[in-house]
Amino acid sequence: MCDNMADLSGAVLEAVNSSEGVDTKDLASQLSVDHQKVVGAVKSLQSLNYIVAEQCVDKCWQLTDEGKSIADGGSHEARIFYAVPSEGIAQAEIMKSVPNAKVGFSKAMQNGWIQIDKKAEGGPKVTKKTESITDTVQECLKRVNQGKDDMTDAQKAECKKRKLITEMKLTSYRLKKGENFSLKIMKQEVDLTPEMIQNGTWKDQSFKPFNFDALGVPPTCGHVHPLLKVRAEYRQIFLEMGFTEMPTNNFIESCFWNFDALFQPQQHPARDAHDTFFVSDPQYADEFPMDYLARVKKVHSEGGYGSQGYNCDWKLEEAKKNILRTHTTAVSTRMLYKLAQQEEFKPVKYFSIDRVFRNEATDATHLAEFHQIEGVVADRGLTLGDLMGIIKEFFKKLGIEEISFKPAYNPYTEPSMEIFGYHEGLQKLVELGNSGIFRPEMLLPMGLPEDVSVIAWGLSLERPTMIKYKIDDIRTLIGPKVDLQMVYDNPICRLDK
Ligand code: FB9
Repeated sequence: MCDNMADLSGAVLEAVNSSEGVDTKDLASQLSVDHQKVVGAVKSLQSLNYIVAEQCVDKCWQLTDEGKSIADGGSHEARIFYAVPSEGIAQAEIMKSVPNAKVGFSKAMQNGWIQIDKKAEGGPKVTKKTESITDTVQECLKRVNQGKDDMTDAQKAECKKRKLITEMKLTSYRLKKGENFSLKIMKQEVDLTPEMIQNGTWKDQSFKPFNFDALGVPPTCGHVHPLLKVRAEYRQIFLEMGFTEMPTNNFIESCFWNFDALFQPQQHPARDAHDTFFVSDPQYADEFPMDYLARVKKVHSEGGYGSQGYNCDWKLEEAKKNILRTHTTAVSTRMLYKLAQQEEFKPVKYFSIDRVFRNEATDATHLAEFHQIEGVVADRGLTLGDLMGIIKEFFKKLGIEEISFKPAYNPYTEPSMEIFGYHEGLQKLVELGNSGIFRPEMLLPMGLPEDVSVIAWGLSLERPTMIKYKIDDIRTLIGPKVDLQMVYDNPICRLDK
């Protein structure tokens, strides 16, 4: 008996020793062991060159489930024949009493085993046409089940047509002695120890060869979320274009920096609670550069710098309200104000990638927050052409070469443009983001020189991430329903491929 792999390996060696060329299929049936277990022992002995295994692929027939049922219980036609009593039986009766009666009845009629009297009183009546039958189908399937493939072509065709047998490929191995053949299996050491070296036993030891194809054990480590993989790619692109990252670690912002400083009117719908999250405590911010605030108030209420303003009753209380920032352009505004306080103006290129919050209904493509990506360039004499050029350069690094622009409106930029690009992966034109030149009513109250213009553009992080990782529902990317396995399984991110 072969109760374990060592016994089985010994039995294989014995078999090869007594008859070279033994086949594993025959050996498995001799040893009454599953063929796959014999193959396992063969692979192990082959790796030690104890034996040589030559692969043989045979085709063999196997019974389908229906074939097995017929081999056990007889063909459908035989069961119809045996169900007909000597006095005969109503056809309707036999059709509902025998399984697979439709096939069985038809075959039994074809074989001339039964006959039907359609004029019988009470309806069609079935009687036997012969005293006894030979169930050749059952006999044939029983032989197949015993591995005896001696069906005639006609029987094979019939069983295949009735889906009672199916053809299988059986891989087995013809075994011969290898260069290290021995009936005694030398235990293979896996480590060369100091003791072996000291006492010299290493000289008689057999060592398991290194398996350089073995995969390493996957390290149990952390996994970066797809959003953060994509963020790293965007950050790298900005850095290689010479941009400096802005400090965005303040989700709470005052309406002043989020809206008023951008010349966004206090009556603008975006400032309502249905679009913006207002903070209840602390409800108000209280530290502002008051001289700057005064200039912002003036440009809103009376105009100035060539603008007629909004002719509105601008309220400090409105500007002081605290909110969850609705865009990272609030950060850009703070940075531009800080730039304007310097003695001498120096051109800058800033970027940010961080969370912004909007009081929107959530659905498959929208959450109440998203990550905004924003690029800002401030220099003397910048034009719309510069804005178009830098946007094209930016998206070229993301693998999108065909860029187009469409006029748009933003309260704080004029002109403004929506950005579109042909996405090779999606094979279609995709809306990529928005852009514009900040208005003088935003820049001049800060104190920036009159010939300085600031161009900027923005997009989201979620949209490209969902495209990259083929995610249809944003709620499977971010939020409480995220399957952490998604984080583990997602490959590295390269946006230009
Ligand atoms: O991300 C967006 N689209 C996008 C981006 C990348 C991409 O694939 C990568 C190239 C490989 C595929 C698509 N959009 C902006 C466009 C749309 O998804 C849009 O329907 C949704 N937009 C968000 C706003 O929704 C409330 C995306 C988000 C957005 C829009 C505008 C800005 C920022 C984010 C802006 C701005 C701006 C304008 C002027 C000055 C400064 C900033």
